[in-house]
Amino acid sequence: MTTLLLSDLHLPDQPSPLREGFLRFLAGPAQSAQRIYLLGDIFEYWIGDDVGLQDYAAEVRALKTLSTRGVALYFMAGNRDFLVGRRFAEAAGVRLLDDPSLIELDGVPTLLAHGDAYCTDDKAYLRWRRFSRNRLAQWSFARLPVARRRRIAGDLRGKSRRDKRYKPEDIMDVSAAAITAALRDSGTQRLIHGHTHRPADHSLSIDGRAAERIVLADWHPDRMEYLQAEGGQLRRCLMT
Ligand code: LP5
Ligand code: MN
Repeated sequence: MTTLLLSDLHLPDQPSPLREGFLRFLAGPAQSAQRIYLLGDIFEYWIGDDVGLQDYAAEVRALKTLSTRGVALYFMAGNRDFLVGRRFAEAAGVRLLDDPSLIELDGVPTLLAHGDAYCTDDKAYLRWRRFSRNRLAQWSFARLPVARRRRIAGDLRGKSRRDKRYKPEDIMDVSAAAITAALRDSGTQRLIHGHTHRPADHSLSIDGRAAERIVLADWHPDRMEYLQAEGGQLRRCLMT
């Protein structure tokens, strides 16, 4: 069984080498996998299925083709595309996954997450996260005209970029306490997540037992990486 995992592609709504890279991925390596996990921030932002399905029609079509051919596709929302909904899931042939979710990778229980929820020292972000995941806030946002939603999303991206310049680097990483709690609660020894843009394989010790935290890489036009799980091995692969 081959499983591929990827996150943080941040595909823009305009033509881009990243979008071409993702379409090459779906037409290439993805075809010989049995399962694919998309672990958040696949899209630069998602302001509703009504708009996203049009902006990303090519990607949605390619995902659907893949799922029709029998590849199981799973989609976990990130902090940019948490407004992905059932219409997207249906059109793209993906199953929506809760964050976090426990799966088995070649028999090894593995916890999957986007990763933002573990950045518990970033209080301003956590406040925004709570607000933006509120059902009433989302319901009100969905009722705004498309141009207004695009403007708000653009403003939020601008604010996020500005705020990050003044935040100490370490508060934008996961906190050790949050990781320990997540692994303990799930009873697993392995966590795979993205979000932080700090790809690395971390060895940990939780309650005296060895554990690992695998951080997925974010995509750049000159470096598009995904993780392959096959035959009990995890391997980072690059798109050409
Ligand atoms: O995304 P990235 O990598 O830049 O930074 C993240 C955190 N930022 C975010 C914000 C997103 O980038 C914006 C996504 C837009 C989504 C579409 C619109 C949906 C609107 C739905 C409304 C219900 O996630 C950043 C973290 C960083 O990761 C590292 O972990 O630090 O956190 C922030 O920048 C948050 C700011 O510090 C606080 C933002 C407060 C904004 C308050 C505005 C309220 C107006 C509401 C209008 C709807
Ligand atoms: Mn993210």
